[in-house]
Amino acid sequence: MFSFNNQNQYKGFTLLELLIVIAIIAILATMVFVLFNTGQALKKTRDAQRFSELRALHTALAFYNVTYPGRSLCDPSLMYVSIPSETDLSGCPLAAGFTGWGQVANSSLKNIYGTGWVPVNFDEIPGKSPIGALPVEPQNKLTGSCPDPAASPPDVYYRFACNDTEKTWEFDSRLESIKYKDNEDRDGVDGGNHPDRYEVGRDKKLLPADE
Ligand SMILES: [Ca+2]
Ligand SMILES: [Ca+2]
Repeated sequence: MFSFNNQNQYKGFTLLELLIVIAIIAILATMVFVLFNTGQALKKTRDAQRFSELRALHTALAFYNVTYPGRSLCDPSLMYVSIPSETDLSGCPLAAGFTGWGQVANSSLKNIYGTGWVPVNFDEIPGKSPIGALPVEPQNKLTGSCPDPAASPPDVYYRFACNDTEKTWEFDSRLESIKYKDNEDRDGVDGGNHPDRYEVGRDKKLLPADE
């Protein structure tokens, strides 16, 4: 009798344990699902911001170039980045064709008067500058002390380069969301030379494809 009761108690307890474990797994799975979807929703929002901001920069620069066809757009030997000069990249390796980094202080990054991270005075455009402030990458950060294409998490910042003779330019950015980066492959089908950066501009091969 004693052993029968014990056996029943043991079985009941095992069933209860099983139910609790199933309930805990269900709760954890729900939490992981919710967190994952929230994370992806944020990444999608930031990617949408990147599309919109890079297109706005491209349009503003095209407007400037139409208004002042002969004016310089940038120093073509520099790779301009939205990483502020407080993170000094001067010792970091540069892609072939570039001799320096274009960086400005954090306080000037968004400046549209030629002293922001894109060195064009959009305020000179008669009437009103097409952009009120230079957009800066929504996260704008490096994982290490130098840009590294293998960084984890990935380095996220905007880049800009121009060919001042041809009056062509390029802006690019990394994407984050599964929807845009993987499912729609927006960074792979943009007509540029970099499979993992979203590229916008008149010459999408100006910025190096290996960084
Ligand atoms: Ca691309
Ligand atoms: Ca490119």
